[in-house]
Amino acid sequence: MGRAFVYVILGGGVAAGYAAHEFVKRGVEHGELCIISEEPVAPYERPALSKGYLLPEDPARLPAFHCCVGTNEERLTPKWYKEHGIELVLGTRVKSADVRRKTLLTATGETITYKILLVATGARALKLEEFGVKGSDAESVCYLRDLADANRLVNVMQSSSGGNAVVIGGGYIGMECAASLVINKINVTMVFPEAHCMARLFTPKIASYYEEYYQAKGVKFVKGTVLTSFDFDSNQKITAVNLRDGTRLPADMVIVGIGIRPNTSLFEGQLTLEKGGIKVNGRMQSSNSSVYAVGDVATFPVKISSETRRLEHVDSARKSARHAVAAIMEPEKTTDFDYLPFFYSRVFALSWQFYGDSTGDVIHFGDFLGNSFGAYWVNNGHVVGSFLEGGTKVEYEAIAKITRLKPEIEDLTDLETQGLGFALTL
Ligand code: FAD
Ligand code: NAD
Ligand code: ISD
Repeated sequence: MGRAFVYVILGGGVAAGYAAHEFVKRGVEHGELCIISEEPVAPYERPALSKGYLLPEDPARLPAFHCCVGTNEERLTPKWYKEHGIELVLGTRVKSADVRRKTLLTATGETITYKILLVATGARALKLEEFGVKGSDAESVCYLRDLADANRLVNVMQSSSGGNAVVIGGGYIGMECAASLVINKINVTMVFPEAHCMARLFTPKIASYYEEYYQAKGVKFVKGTVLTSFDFDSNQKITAVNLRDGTRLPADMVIVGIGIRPNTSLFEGQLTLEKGGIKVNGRMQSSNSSVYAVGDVATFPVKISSETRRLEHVDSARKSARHAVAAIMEPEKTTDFDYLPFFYSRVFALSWQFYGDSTGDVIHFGDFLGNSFGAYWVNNGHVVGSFLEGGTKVEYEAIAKITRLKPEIEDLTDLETQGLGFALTL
């Protein structure tokens, strides 16, 4: 059995939702587009899962955060897809792909053919087992990638109220989940191998601000070490985690956020891969001209970095998806994707934004004892990256603009003195 479509989006996450919206804006015909997703629900704003979804009071729940509410656009409910003649094949995993024959085989045994394929398979959370630690399947060990994980996490949090949680990993998931745990009145210890949190982006000075803020909320940090094993009671319930440095931390629950791997396996040996993702050009087109890739799974040329990069953030997923659809539907009018990397987070009363590339010399500015400060990254004499905590809309727009303009910097001390004023007056 089988079905045929002009366009197929493989994956039903953020990029899929924004791509579908763009297909409709550009006049896709009824019956031409299909989305196949392993998840049982229509595309939604994944960032909500580590923020609003985990709140103890009035938590965010679907259908409130289907795409594209994250950019204040219309909310694409299952009804919207139906009204626009888009086939949603949900709860269905694609188990193999043949890009030469332009076919996908689903786990339910259906063959779906396409003229153009948009790969939006995102990524999977890395498991502790991949670092030689057993016990990921224990009842109170939580990962966070999809809605099923989030529901499980909510249940485990509710049964651990007043107890102890150990958060493994000091990246985005670790920081955002630790804040949610505190709000849920659970005692938190964070464990990670680096010298400070958010080591992929934060400087030691920026990290120490957030760590002190978290400590004031009761969070404990154990740095420079990793988890080696769990202790279990006679009911196979976790009682503690053991660390390489010999520390034993009592634990009622554990959240693991130790990074991701892009879901590329269907295309290994068929498409060119680079930096862990599917290599695409400025039109998001892979080494096979009928296959495009977007979101977490795509490695694309980033002008400000003068290299190809794979970004794991929602703004990139949304914009790369829209760009690919523009390139597919109106190729002659579409130029190369010119994307300025944008990352952000919101925890407690804090909120930061980062634009560009975090390479070169770092110039910090602002009040690190107060609630608004930032940094510029200057590489080869030009501003290439900007970070701001506690900014206003106008201030965030200013640092985005300055990073895109890449102004020349003659005197780093002068830049430090001007601080945020440099971006605001340029
Ligand atoms: P995804 O949204 O992961 O979607 C991939 C989809 O493909 C899923 O539906 C998956 O089930 C499906 N799929 C995969 N393989 C198959 C297959 N073989 N068959 C069928 N379906 C398949 N970024 C930010 O910038 N800010 C944030 O605040 C933020 N918060 C986040 C919070 C959480 C909890 C998580 C997990 C991520 C967060 N991110 C955030 C990152 C952001 O959500 C991702 O970058 C974004 O979701 C990537 O979109 P995507 O469509 O490429 O992948
Ligand atoms: P991450 O890459 O942000 O952080 C991974 C962390 O794992 C590292 O900081 C490190 O501390 C830790 N680590 C690595 N190896 C370890 C080991 N052996 N033992 C213990 N810790 C180890 O990844 P994440 O936090 O898992 O986030 C997953 C994905 O979700 C990422 O793509 C991220 O961008 C995305 N996300 C983004 C946001 C946001 O942008 N605001 C929020 C949540 C999730
Ligand atoms: O970008 C985002 C974000 O941080 C969220 O929480 O999109 C979601 C939605 O705003 C949730 O409704």
